[in-house]
Amino acid sequence: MKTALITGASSGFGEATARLFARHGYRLILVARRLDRLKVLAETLDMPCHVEALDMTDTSAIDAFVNGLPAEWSNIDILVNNAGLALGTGPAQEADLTDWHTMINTNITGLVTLTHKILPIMVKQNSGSIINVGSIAGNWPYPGGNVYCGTKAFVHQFSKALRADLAGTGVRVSTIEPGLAETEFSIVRMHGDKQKADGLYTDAQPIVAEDIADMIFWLANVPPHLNVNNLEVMPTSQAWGPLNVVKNSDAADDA
Ligand code: NDP
Ligand code: 8X3
Repeated sequence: MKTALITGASSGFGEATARLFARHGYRLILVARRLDRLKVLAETLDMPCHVEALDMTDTSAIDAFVNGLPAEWSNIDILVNNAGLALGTGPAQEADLTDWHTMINTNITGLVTLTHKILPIMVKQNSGSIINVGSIAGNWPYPGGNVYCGTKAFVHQFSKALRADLAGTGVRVSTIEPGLAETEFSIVRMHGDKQKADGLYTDAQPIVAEDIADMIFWLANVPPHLNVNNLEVMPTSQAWGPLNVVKNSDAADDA
C-alpha cells in the first residue's frame, strides 16, 4: 500500500487530492494548520490517515514533524507540496511587507524545507514522486502578482533543477500550474473579503479542486519510465491579454 504526504490538506486542492488518493487505496499523511479540519476529513476517508497540525512557515516544526513520524508512516511514496497562498492584489509599491514574507516563507521556504527532509527517504527507496503545486502566476506576470508570481516561478525552476539532480535515482518531480480555480484561495488573498473573492468566479467556469486532484493523481501514476515535468492548466474561459503599454498621455492624465 502506497503512502502519500499531502500538505495543505485542510481545504481546496489538498483536500480534494486526499479524497481521491484515499479512493484509490493510498494511506495518507495529511498536514495543515487547521487540525480540526484534517480530523474531520480523515474520519470520512476509508484509508488509514495520519494527521498533524503543521505550519509550513515554521522550519523547525517541519523538521520535528518528519523526525517524529511513527515508523509505520516513515516511508513516503508521494509528496504533494500543495500548501501555499497569495496575499494581496495591489501594486508592489502599496503592498504589505509582512504579506510578502508570509508568501515567501510558505510557498518557498516551507516547500524546500519539507522537500529537503523527504528527499533522502525517496532516494533510499529508489522511487518516489514529488508533485509541486505551482501556478500560471509563475509563468505569466500580471499586475498585483508581484511576490506571489515570484514564489511560483521559484517552484517551477526549483522543480526542474531538482529533476536534474535526481536523474537516475528513480525519484520523479512534476509541477502542476493551475490558473483560476475556485477554492478558499481568493478569500485568503483578499484578506477574508468573500464577496470580492466570489466575484472573481461568477460566470467564469473556473477550475474546481477535483480537476486538480485528478491531474495530481495522473502525474503520480504515469508509467515509471516517464516524468511529466510541468503541467499548466487554465479554465477554457481564461487566456492571455494584451501587454500593457502606458503612454505619456496616460501618465499626464493621472497627474
Ligand atoms: P486553499 O486556500 O483552499 O488551500 C490552501 C491550503 O494551504 C490550506 O489547506 C491551508 O491550510 C494551507 N496553508 C496555507 N498556509 C499554510 C501554512 N503556513 N502552513 C500549512 N499549511 C498552509 O487554496 P488552494 O487549494 O487553491 O491552494 C493550494 C495551492 O494551489 C497553493 O499553493 C496555491 O498557491 C496554489 N494555486 C491555487 C490556485 C487557485 O486559483 N486556487 C491556482 C494556482 C495555484 P491551513 O490554512 O489549515 O494551514
Ligand atoms: C493562482 C492563479 O491566476 O490567480 O495561482 O494567479 S492566479
